[in-house]
Amino acid sequence: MQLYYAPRTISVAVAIALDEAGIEYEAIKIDFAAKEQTGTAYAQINPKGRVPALVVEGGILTETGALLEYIADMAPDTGLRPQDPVLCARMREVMFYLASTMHVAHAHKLRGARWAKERSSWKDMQKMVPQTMADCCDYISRAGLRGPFVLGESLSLADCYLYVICTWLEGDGVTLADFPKIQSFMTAMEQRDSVREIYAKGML
Ligand SMILES: N[C@@H](CCC(=O)N[C@@H](CS)C(=O)NCC(=O)O)C(=O)O
Repeated sequence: MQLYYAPRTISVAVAIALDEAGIEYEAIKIDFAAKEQTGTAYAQINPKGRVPALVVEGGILTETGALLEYIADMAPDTGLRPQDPVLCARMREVMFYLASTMHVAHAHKLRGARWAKERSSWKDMQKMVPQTMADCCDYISRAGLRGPFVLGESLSLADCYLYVICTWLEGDGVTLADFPKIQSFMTAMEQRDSVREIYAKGML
């Protein structure tokens, strides 16, 4: 497998899950500073111009949530996706929230041009980011984290996803000390070999 990623982006959630699943992969770095993600070469990999993209035997897969589910299918014994339908839906509830709400709220800081033409509109969007991200943290603290991890005591796909988004919080103007459950979650993740490995590789 080949994972197209950029450091400190959501693509690193896939790297964490691959590591947790014990799946070997080649990491291919996309240089955002050089705008490689929107260049013609990368358009052959992901015409959406985003990371992650995962090259597998059957083709090229995109969308973080889809890649995480694929990894769980490839490593069914790791328990990254629970068997119980309700627990599985709870995990996906958090993952869909991260994809559709929290990641999008974060993107308002640097990617305002996706939604508005005027610089003043981008500035206005940026001003909202500390508040919208704190609101997301409030939800995650109250309903997303059922224990040290999203589903309680055991790690699931959603934790790989959530962890990377949590690494953005301080940069987004959120005071982490206001969210002790999130701080504990981050500490628990940082004790895992997968996350240590990702830092050692300079991906986070
Ligand atoms: N819905 C996609 C979003 C991926 C995405 O937006 N990735 C960002 C990095 S966090 C990206 O590639 N941005 C490049 C750009 O906006 O030019 C997913 O969840 O995989």
